Amino acid sequence: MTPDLFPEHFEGLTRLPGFAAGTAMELWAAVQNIEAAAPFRQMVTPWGKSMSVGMTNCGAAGWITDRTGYRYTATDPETGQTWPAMPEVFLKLAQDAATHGGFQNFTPDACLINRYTPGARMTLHQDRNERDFDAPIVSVSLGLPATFLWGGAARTDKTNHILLENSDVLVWGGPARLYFHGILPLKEGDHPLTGRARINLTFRKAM
Ligand code: MD3
Ligand code: FE
Repeated sequence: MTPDLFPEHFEGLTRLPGFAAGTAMELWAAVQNIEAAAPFRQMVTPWGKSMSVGMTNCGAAGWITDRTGYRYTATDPETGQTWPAMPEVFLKLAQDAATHGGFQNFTPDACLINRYTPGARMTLHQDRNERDFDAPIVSVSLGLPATFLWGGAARTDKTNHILLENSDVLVWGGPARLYFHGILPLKEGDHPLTGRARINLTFRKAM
């Protein structure tokens, strides 16, 4: 990454390149444990389209979408069980990152886990299903790199591109919390940690 081309702090966004490098293997092992209990699935949007990104969750609440809308649930609709507990290594990393971003008391109750395989993308959107927009969102990238797009508070605002690589962490708070953002289609590749995939963890205070 090139810190000189992008400030470390900007309107509530804090960029922490390589912040998860020391725990990446542990995080990946924990993702695989979660996946064994709550498999990745391609959820359907309220408009009836299946998402290209595979999703699962851990924590007290998990983000889902189906034909009736977007929301957080305590149980996995696929299994009827509560979402797997948030591993300690997840929670500690999210809280350490939030502290670096200036958010001392971040207590995430939800972690959405996204899995991108080559071609998968996420179109420009805002994250607005959480109750408290004063809490930041912490995002952790593992595996293959992806081009991340972020704009402003309006969908039509100019967008910036940044490359998110294995172990990069971003903290989104303040005005940046409601910025539009998305991921361009993942390029083909094979990563030593995750294989043909990119994993993104987003820690949220949902309830
Ligand atoms: C900016 N995930 O799960 S992470 C999402 O890489 C999502 O999977 C993308 O957007 C991914 O909702 C982007 C970076 C990110 C996450 C949440 C944000 C940026 C954000 C919330 C508000 C503003
Ligand atoms: Fe998002």
